[in-house]
Amino acid sequence: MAKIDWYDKFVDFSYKPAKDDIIVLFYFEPPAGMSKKESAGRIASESSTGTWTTLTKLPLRMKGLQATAFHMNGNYLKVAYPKGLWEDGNMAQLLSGIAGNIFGMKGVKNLRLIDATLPLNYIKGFKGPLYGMSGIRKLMGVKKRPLTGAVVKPKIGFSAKEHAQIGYETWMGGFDFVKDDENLTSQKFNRFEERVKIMTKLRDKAEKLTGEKKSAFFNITAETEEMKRRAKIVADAGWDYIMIDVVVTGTSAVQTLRDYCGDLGLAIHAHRAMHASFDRNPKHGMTMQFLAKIMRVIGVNNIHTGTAVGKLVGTKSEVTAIADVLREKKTKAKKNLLLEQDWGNTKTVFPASSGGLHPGLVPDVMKIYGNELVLLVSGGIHGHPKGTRAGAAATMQAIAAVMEGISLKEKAKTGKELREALGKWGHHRPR
Ligand code: CAP
Ligand code: MG
Repeated sequence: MAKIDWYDKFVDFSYKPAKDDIIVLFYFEPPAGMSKKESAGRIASESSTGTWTTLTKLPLRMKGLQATAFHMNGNYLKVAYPKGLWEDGNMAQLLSGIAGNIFGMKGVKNLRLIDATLPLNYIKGFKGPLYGMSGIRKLMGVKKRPLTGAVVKPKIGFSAKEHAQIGYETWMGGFDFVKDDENLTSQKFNRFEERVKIMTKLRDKAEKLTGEKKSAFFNITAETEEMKRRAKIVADAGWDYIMIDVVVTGTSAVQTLRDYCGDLGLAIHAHRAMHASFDRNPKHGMTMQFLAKIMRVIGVNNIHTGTAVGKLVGTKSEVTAIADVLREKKTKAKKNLLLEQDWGNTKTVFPASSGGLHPGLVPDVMKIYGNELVLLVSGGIHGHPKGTRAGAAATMQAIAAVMEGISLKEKAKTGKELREALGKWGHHRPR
């Protein structure tokens, strides 16, 4: 009988990857009755040039575009993809290969894309961030401490005026940013234009009274042309940031907006709503560190990365791995978590830690991240017994305590707002 399939042609444990190969690290489990090697061949094949059966005609040069499963350690597999497979500057195309059909193959029981090393000559097809962390610090006039922000809470329902008033209180309590929530865009009760208009007035007032720079993450998430229109409104009103829900809008929309916002001088805050649909199951899907990587390559300026201690899932080692991807010039390999990545001239990105935080958890978060982060405390300021402004002040006191190297308890002796916050929440870890 003729040979039906050719998956074995995609496995070669003696293969030495070329310098400009894209290397992908997968966790995989073969289905019952299939060897790991056969399953590995299917992963490399389906994500590059292969199909389920042998073909009658196959030009020889195709060999140069084949992926090769070249390293296997237990259930961890490395696959090398030749540079020629990929279109320059097209992130969606990369994902359609290395994160495409393979997740649904019967030839794997579970499959997880952990990380990929992207060669510099691939990365250079993208713009990368407009500003690095130091550029954002300069923009905001904040030297050492974490940048601070709060989402107006509850998530949605406020009118533009009510929203802006809470934003004003947030700024007056000492915070740098006021953030829209991921599902607030331009609903009937709070139109985008109106929100920007009233926020602009109150920002000017807050800046005048505090002498500090104040900014906001306006959520422009919508159809791509509409996002561009909204970004322009924000820039015309003299702001320097917009926010996009980057998973739901998709890589191509984010790339378009990175170009457009770059011309307007706008930085991008990336919210990751929906990421947990593919990164939560540790055996299947794609990791957050890889999402963070592609977003740095495309060029956002902040992206949500988790807290490890707040209300949402994510362990300390995951959180630090994601931060390494965003903040390092050369990301070092971490066993089964990260591959080495040289970032060349690509600028850095701020991790944004968010979800169930309050002043009592600030030391824990800063222990994990250090000072280089955007700290988002939302319910944890608006729920302060004395209100939003006091909540923001309490958080700033908690940050100051960590930077002075004293305990929150010590700081609370003079920091009334912090004392009140600790009285309500202590060091509670929400779920
Ligand atoms: C946080 C938040 C953020 C999540 C996103 C929320 O509010 O606004 O969207 O933190 O998760 O809607 O839950 P709180 P992540 O500060 O009041 O909890 O950062 O993990 O992507
Ligand atoms: Mg939110």
